[in-house]
Amino acid sequence: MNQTFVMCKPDAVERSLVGEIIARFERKGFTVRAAELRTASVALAEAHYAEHADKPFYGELVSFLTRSPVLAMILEGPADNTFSLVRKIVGATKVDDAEPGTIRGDFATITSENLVHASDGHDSAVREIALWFPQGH
Ligand code: 3AN
Repeated sequence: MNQTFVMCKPDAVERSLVGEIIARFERKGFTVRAAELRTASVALAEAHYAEHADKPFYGELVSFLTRSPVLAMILEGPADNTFSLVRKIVGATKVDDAEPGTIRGDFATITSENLVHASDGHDSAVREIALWFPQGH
């Protein structure tokens, strides 16, 4: 699939970094196919992060994601590698590992507030697009 799910998380919207973040994806060659600014419900945040339900930071993750609006997006590229190229632009999960030149490497200082979510594979892209855009796009 040549689409992936990307989200500017609450910290990105609060810090007015949404334009900067979208510009990086667009400059690379990806197109925004859908975008919605919304405050996630607890149920949606729990479903989104279901794979982390047993982690010690799960509660913090859900309250962080629901504290203010996020920008949920579908990005599209020319080939099946869209999700992996997008992940490279986003950078490593842990801020200590995120290289300069990536979004997290350039703008994030705390791992729990690392600005962007991006699907980590084909199956998660399909699942997350359906979860955040159930009405289609
Ligand atoms: P990614 O967002 O890079 O796919 P995941 O799915 O492993 O990373 O983690 C989801 C989110 O959980 C991360 N974006 C980050 O905000 C948070 N997170 C991951 N590991 C930790 C950690 N050790 N402590 C606090 N928050 C974490």
